[in-house]
Amino acid sequence: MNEKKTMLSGIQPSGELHLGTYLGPLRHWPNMIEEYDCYFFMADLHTITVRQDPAALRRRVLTQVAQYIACGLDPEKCTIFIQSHVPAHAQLGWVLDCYAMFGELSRMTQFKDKASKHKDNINAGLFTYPALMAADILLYQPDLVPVGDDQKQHVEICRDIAERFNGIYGEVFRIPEPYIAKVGARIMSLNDPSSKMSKSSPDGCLFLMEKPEDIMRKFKRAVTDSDTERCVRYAPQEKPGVSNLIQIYAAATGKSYDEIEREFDGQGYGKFKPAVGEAVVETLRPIQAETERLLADKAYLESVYRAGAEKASYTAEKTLRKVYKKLGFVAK
Ligand code: ATP
Ligand code: LTN
Repeated sequence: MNEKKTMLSGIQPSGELHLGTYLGPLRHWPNMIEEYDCYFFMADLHTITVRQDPAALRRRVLTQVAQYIACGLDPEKCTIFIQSHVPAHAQLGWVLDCYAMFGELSRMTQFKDKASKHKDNINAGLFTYPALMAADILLYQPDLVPVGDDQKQHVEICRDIAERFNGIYGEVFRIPEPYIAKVGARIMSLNDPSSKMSKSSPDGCLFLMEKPEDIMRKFKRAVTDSDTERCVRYAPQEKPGVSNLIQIYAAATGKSYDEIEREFDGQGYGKFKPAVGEAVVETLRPIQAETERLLADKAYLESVYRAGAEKASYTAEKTLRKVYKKLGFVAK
């Protein structure tokens, strides 16, 4: 019998992966594969709530598969798959649409945010997205879902939907916990530390595949604070710009905030900003090289995501069959 706990997470290939996605959830994933039975997927079904260019989407999904592996996910030790390859996601997604309430979906911050940004395309999928995300999670009965801070609300609604369903039909779904790491949970934009680093605002965003010289330039230009103190001190309220850079440096080097403050004591921002840039360049260098190498080997990538889909389907279909049975659908 499998005694390991289960863990699952995914990222939408709706843009290039960036430092926020890496330092937030992704860098923690490889540490979990020994302890947990892990599923990691490309959430491609989710991307079409916003219009996508088909060729770009296809390229980004493959790049993301390569990046997952390059970041340290060993396909022999965890299940890496593409969401649209496992039909059970869309199937359970529909079922859970019928157990997610209009009121609770209306309260989702991400829906309100995206609806205000894409006024010409406020489609039903954008609204019901959390029900599909709940299906992604519940199909695998995970104990833990590691995400960035902004996805916490979606994991919470997933728990609510699961509890509602279990309340009617008995213990069908395991209730998952979100896992949000402390350092790196919310990396802020490099040119506007009041908003999170996000691919939708590319200027303050640092993409994983950027060249070292571009990374250095972005860090040298990073917005720091207009306080007179000009010292490297972690104080997110008073000094959001510098605190964001400290957080990035801490996540990239493993140093504590105290150590960093001591390291740059009395040195102002002039030395600190390039040091953060260097640390990020060094963190990303092996990931970039490995991603390029893997992207040149399409046959290998295909073998990974095919095997992953097969393993994922096995688990997912087991849960789906159980759900269908509980609902009263006639077995095939
Ligand atoms: P969008 O621009 O569409 O909002 P995004 O750039 O915020 O996208 P997502 O694809 O929504 O990125 O997020 C992927 C994962 O990375 C999620 O778990 C999310 O919580 C996490 N994440 C995204 N941005 C950050 C960030 N700035 N800091 C920490 N974690 C982040
Ligand atoms: N909403 C997430 C991606 C996502 C996800 C999931 C994360 C879709 N389904 C299930 C964890 C578990 C995002 O990155 N925006």
